[in-house]
Amino acid sequence: MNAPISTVREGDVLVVTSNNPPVNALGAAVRQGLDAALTEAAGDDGIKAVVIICEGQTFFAGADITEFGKPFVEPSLPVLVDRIEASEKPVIAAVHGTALGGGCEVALACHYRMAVPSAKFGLPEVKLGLLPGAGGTQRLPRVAGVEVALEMATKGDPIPAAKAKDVGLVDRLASEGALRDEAIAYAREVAGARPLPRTSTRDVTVDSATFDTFRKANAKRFRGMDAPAEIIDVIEATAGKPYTEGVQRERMSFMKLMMGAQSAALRHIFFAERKAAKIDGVPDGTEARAIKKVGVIGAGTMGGGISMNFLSAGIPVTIVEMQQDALDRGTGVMRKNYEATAAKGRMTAEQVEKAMGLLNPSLSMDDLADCDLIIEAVYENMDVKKEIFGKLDRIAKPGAILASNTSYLNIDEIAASTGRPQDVLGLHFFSPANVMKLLEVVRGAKTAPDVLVTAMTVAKKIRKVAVVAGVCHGFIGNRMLMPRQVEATNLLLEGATPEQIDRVHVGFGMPMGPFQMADLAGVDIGWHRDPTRIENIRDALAAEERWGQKKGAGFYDYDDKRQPSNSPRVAAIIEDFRQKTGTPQHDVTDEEIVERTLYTMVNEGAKILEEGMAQRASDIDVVWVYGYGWPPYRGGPMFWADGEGLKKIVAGLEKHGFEVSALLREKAEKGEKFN
Ligand code: T1G
Repeated sequence: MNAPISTVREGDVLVVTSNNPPVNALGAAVRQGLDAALTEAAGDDGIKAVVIICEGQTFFAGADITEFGKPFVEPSLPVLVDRIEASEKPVIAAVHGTALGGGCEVALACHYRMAVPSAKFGLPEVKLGLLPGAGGTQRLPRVAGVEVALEMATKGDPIPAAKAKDVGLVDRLASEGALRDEAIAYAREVAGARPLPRTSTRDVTVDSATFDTFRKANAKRFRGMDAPAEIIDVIEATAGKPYTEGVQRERMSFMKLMMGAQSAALRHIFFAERKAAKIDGVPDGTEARAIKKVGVIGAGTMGGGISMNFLSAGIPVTIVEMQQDALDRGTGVMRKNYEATAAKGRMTAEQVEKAMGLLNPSLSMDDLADCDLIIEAVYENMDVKKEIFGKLDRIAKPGAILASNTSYLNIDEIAASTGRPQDVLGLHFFSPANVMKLLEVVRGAKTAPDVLVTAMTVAKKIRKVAVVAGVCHGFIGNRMLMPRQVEATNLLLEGATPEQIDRVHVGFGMPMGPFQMADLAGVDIGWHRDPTRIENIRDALAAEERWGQKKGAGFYDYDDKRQPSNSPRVAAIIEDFRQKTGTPQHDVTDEEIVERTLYTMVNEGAKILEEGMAQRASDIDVVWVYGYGWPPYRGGPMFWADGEGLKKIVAGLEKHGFEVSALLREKAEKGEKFN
C-alpha cells in the first residue's frame, strides 16, 4: 500500500496530506508519515509554516481502532501530538469532515486551526469506553474551557465548526471547496507570528464546583458507565496543573479504561454495528434499487413514525389511510412530533416545513403506484396484510419493493399473496419508529439480493442500524423477548414481585425492567379484549383496565406525573393467581432472576443462530443494544454471555430445567465463545 502521508512545497509552506481511506484513521503509517513530515519541515529553512490536511471523506477521524490490542508501533499518538506542538514552525490544521478523537487532538496540538463550515469536531472516545488519550483532556479545557470540554468528552457528540469557532477551538473558517488554498494563505499570514500559540502552555480557569454540578446533572445519563466518570475525574484532577503532569494522569486513566471490560464491549458494538450491514450470500457489487419515493400504508403510531424517518432524510412519502379522520390524526401527530423536536432546538421551523412538505396524505392506495418502496404498517393481522399485499401487487409499479412492518408474522406467507415474492421483505421498525435506531430487515425465502441491499442502503440513509433477520416468530429481538417475559411472569407466581424483577434488570443496566416496559408499551397490547376471560395475571390486569401508564395503572400505580408506586391491587391479583394455580412459593433471589430471564434470552439467541435466523452472534448483540436498550457497555446478550462464561450459562439453565440449545452446549463444552 502506498504511504498515506505525502508532502509538497507550496512556496515556503509545506503541505502535508493524508490519504488513508476510508476515514484517515491515525494508524501507524499515518503517524510515521506525519512524524517524518515534521522532521522534513524542521530541517528545511525554506519552509516557514506547515499545513496538515486530509483527502477523501474527512480529516483524521481518530486513532485506528483496529490497532487496539495489537503490538505498539512508534510514534504513539500522544508523542506525535506533542511533537506537532513543539514544532518551531507554525503548524496549521485544515479540517473538513469530522475531526474526531485523535483527529481532534491532532488539531488541538496544531498552533492554528482552520475549518470549513460543514466540518465537525468531537471526542467520541467515551462511546468506546475510553477517554481522549492524546492530550485531549488537557488541551480542550485550555482552548475551549472546562464546561465545553466536559460536555464534549463525556458525551462524545461532535460540534459544528461554527460552534467550535465560538468556543475557541477553531481560529478561522474557510470557504467550502477552498480549504487547501485558504489554509496555505493562512499559514503564510501567521508564518512569522511569535510566540507560537501552544495550547498546552495556556492556563485553565475553573470553578471547582463545576465538576460536582456536572456529575449531578448527568448522573442518570452516565449511570453504570466507567468512562464518563473517569473523564470528569481526570479533568478535575488536572485542571490548573502543568500539562506534563496532566497528560500522565490522562495516560494512566486511558490505560485503565482500555483494559476494562466496558471498553471491550463498546468496541465490540462499534464493529458489530458495521458488520451487521454486510449480508451473507449476496454477490459483491449487487446494486441497490433507487428509492426516490416511499409509500406508507397506515397513519397510526408506527406508520407516522416510519414516514418521519424518510421525510427527515428528504425522501417524499405518500401516506395512505382508509378514513379522513385517521389520516388527519396521523399527519397531525407527525407535525406535533416535529414541532416538539424544533422546540428542543434540534430542528429549525424551516426543516419542519420542509419535511412536512414532502408528505402526501391520501385515502387511496392507487396513489402508491409511483412509489419505489411501499411499507405496510397496519393492524397485526395476517388476513388484513394478505389483502393489502394482494392489492399492492396490482397497484405498485414493477420493481417496487413491498415491505411489511410486522413484528411477528410470516413474511413468506405475506409474499405469497403477491406475484412478486422476490420484491417482498420485512422492515420491522421499533416504536417509536422515528426515534429507535434498530431496523430488522426480514429476509424472505424468495427476497431478491438487490432488495436486501436496497434495504441496508436505505437504512443507512434514514440513520437506522439494520440487522438481517430470518423468518421466524418474532424474528430476532421479539423472539428473545418472549422467554424473558414468560419467565418474569412465572417468577411472579413463584414469589417474586414486579418491583424486584424490574430492579434487577435496571440494576443490570437496562433502561427499564419487563413490567415497567409492559406499563409503558401497554399491558393491553395483544390482549384478547375479553374481560371475562382471565387466564393469567396480565388478563386480570387488562380486565380491570390496568393497561399501564396510559391508564394510570398497570403493574404499578401511577400518580398524575406518571410516577410509579408498588400496587397493593396488583399484589392481591398475583396472590390470587398463586392460590388458584397452587404454585409452590419460594424466596426468589436476584441471581435466579438473572438466570431465568437473561440466560434464557441467551439460550434463545443460540437457537436463532442454530436455525440461521441471524447471520452472526454480533448481529443479535446489535439488535438488543439498539432495539431494547441493552447497556452497550455490556456489549449485547451474546457478548455478555461470553464474558459470563458459556459453561456458567449452561449450568444456570440446567439448574432451572431449561432445554439448552445444542449450539450453546457445544460451545460451552469446547470452551468456545459466540463472538
Ligand atoms: N479506526 C478504524 N476504522 C474506522 C474508524 C477508526 N477510528 N472509524 C471508522 N472506521 C471504519 C469503519 O469500521 C468502517 O469500516 C469504515 O471506516 C467506514 O466507517 C487517542 C484513542 C468517522 C463518523 O470513535 O464515528 O481516537 O465497515 O461506516 O458512516 O484519543 O466511522 O467499511 O470495513 O462508520 O461515514 C475515536 C469512529 C477513535 C470515530 C464515519 N474516533 N468512527 O462514519 O462510515 S479512539 C471514533 C465514526 C481515539 C484517541 C482515541 C464513523 C465516522 P468498514 P462508517 P461513516
